[in-house]
Amino acid sequence: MRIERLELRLLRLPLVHFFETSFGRIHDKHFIIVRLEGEGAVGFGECVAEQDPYYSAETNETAWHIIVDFIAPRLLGGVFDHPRDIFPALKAIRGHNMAKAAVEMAAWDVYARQRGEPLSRSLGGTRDRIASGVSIGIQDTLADLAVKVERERAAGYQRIKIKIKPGWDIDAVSMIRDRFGAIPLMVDANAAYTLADAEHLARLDAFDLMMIEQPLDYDDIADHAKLQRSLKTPICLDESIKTVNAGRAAIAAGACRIINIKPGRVGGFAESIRLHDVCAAHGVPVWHGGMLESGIGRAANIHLSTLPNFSLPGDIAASRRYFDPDLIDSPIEVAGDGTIGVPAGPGLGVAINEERLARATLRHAVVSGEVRVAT
Ligand code: OSB
Ligand code: MG
Repeated sequence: MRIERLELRLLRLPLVHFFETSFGRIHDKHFIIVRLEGEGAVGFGECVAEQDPYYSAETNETAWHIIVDFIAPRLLGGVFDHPRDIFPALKAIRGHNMAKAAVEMAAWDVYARQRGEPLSRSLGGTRDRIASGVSIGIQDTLADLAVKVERERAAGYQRIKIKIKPGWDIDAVSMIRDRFGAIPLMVDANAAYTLADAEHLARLDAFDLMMIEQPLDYDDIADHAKLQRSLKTPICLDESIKTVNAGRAAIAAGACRIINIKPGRVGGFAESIRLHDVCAAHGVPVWHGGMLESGIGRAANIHLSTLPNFSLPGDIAASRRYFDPDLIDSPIEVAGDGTIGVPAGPGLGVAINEERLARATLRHAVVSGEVRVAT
């Protein structure tokens, strides 16, 4: 595959409902869409960086800068046998995994479309439906939370995750157990606690949660290992696993029993597959995280979730929970049994609505030509 042209768009799409985590509330999503062209084929990638450096150090502005000034010059005019060769070609650039992943995703889409096969097949996936879970943000009141849980249960989702933070944790979980019984339930703290909260967090053990996601600092492994030894509830790491090496270190240290995989966090699909395989070799189940993606990134997440060790429901829900309308026609929907069908067409297998894409665009840039830099 020869990469000839790269196009970037910074978009703004209003969220159907605000989303609140331990680092704040957002009402709309700002994100970058990458369009790659080569040998007559086109591919799309969605960047999961956000406006603020709160979930991760990357933002839309850093991703834009790194893609235009460092990634594009290393790829344009280049010929790649396989999209797995993209991440190694960017080795000189340290970090900036979300920027790398967005471009790599577009290259996988080009590759799968050229072969006329769904992306899931190119990635080595083995199923045609995936298990879907939802992530419910922090609400103003427990009554509001109850309404949300009720709605998502009725929609069929296979597990509910709620965001927690100090002051919105035990009571929220306790309310859900009282009202909804033994439903599959987990919590995500987005690094809102410290080891000093270990006894407080151990109170969650009484509620038989599937897991507690990222309770401690965003780059910590050592304290999570200590905490896991004092908790019955399995720890799942998200923010702390920014590389495959970090995943290996966390497993070796006993810092978690489950890992959340987001391609943007680890540098793309090829790195996600490596992490998936390392986890499988150690008996650590994984699930696919979400970053409030539009239908483009959401479709990509669905394709990756078809790999065998994605054995727990992911944060991949229906489009209409996030954007209405979405950037794609038709939107991604969840069936009554809480599963989502894997798009069967070539590549991502979703139809992008160009008019809606154009209307949501705040900034646009094209990088093309034979510009290459020494690595
Ligand atoms: O920690 O998993 C997270 C959204 C933005 C940033 C971080 C996270 C999330 C979610 C939402 O939990 C998952 C989704 O529904 O896309
Ligand atoms: Mg998380």
